[in-house]
Amino acid sequence: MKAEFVRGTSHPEQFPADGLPEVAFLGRSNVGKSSLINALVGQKGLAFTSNTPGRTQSINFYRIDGKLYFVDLPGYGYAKVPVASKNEWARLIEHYLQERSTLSISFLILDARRGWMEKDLDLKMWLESRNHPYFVIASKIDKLNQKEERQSLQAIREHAEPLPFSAVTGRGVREIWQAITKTHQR
Ligand SMILES: Nc1nc2c(ncn2[C@@H]2O[C@H](COP(=O)(O)OP(=O)(O)OP(=O)(O)O)[C@@H](O)[C@H]2O)c(=O)[nH]1
Ligand SMILES: [Mg+2]
Repeated sequence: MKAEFVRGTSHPEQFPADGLPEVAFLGRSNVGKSSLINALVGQKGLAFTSNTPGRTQSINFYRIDGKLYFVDLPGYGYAKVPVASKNEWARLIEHYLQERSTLSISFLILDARRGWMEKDLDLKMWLESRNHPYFVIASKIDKLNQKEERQSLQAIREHAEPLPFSAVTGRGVREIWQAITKTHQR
């Protein structure tokens, strides 16, 4: 598989214009959006990951096999970010989701240890209200023991069926690819 970074930008006029379908990765700061992209393409350093929440501030486009884009969106909900730039992010994400006609599917990523947070539920409702198809991912599942995992997945199921995922063990990569492939019939 060939995965290449194409562009990082917060200006809609600079989004790719070749019309390929896009898979969006959404979630709170630090849940592991960039790590998930790296795990899916099997390239550790492709999407920039960090211990510092709020690292991905622009919308980053990765072209996959010349067939589709993985779109790494800025995380939301990080308390230390100033209010002004929080609004800017929200506006940027909302603009992308609302206006992007090539958006084909979204992954809403939750930290399995925390489950649904208020902003995640807001986003879920927003996606549903606009008939955007999406999958929910329970990330960092490696950090839970069996009992915690069962409880976590059960709690997440209250609102949607999650795909368990770990960037450390690779668990869930196959299922997530299946979801993407099914959507695009590559
Ligand atoms: N144990 C474990 N750690 C993970 C996993 N996924 C990500 N991490 C770690 O969590 C931290 C944040 O990961 P990122 O992929 O940068 O998260 P992000 O959602 O892209 O963060 P922002 O771009 O800041 O919104 C990093 O230290 C990763 O190594 C996982 O599945 N398991
Ligand atoms: Mg990131």
